[in-house]
Amino acid sequence: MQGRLIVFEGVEGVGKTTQLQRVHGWLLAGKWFGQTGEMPSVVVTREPGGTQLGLGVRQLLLEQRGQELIQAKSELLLYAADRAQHVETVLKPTLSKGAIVLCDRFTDSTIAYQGYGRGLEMSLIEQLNQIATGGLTSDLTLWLDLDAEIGLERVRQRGGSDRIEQSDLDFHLRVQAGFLHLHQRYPDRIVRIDANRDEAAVTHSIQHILMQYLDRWYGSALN
Ligand code: Z5A
Repeated sequence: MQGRLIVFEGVEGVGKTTQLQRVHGWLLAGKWFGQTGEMPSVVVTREPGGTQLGLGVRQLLLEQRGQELIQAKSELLLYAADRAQHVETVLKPTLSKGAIVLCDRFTDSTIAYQGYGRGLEMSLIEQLNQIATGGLTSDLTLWLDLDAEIGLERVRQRGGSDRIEQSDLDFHLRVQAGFLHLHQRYPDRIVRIDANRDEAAVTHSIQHILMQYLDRWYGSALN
């Protein structure tokens, strides 16, 4: 059976990484799997940086390098290169073995950040997403919805912000608007989760949504 790709998206500091780890533990515990037979394996990955090549690209993208500014188109192409490598060497082979893949960010981040945030042409971004993914889309994207200001404040409190986190607030507000538009355009694939609550409450909502999708995919998710 073909696997399932579940993506976590949202603005900085929204709690993607925290929730992805919680979902990973919950899926591994296996209570949701009501069938007899072997439960699918669960694999965690991310963009950028889900491959060896991608780790290098991630460093290039997120570290501030002297005075030279990375141009928006160069940034877009670096994300596309990271994705092409990730899709071919991690996502496709893992999904073809039937695994559930939990991925921190994917194509919708490029539309939100490089499209809405940087203002690059959508047709160019969609073309590059298509080239990098060969048409692979998420089966479910959990959009953690949080005001950009609150997310940035969480990141500030955690300490150590990167090149993109240091962009001005207007940029992050445009990114947030981008995620909202994507959710409105693809309401079945991109599900909104209110992330302005404590971690446990957010996890509870995510599990509730996941149960519906797991039931649809595997037929007998139980509780
Ligand atoms: N990017 C792009 O531009 N284009 C693309 O195509 C792709 C990516 C794929 C790297 O992503 C950057 O690449 C990112 C978008 C861009 N922009 N930046 N910077 P990343 O995913 O590696 O980085 P990130 O989004 O900035 O992740 P993050 O800062 O680690 O945020 P997070 O994973 O969403 O949150 P977290 O680490 O789980 O939590 C952040 C803090 O909040 C932490 O101290 C938690 O303990 C705390 N937290 C978590 N949940 C809560 C709740 N519910 N309440 C209160 N506090 C909480």
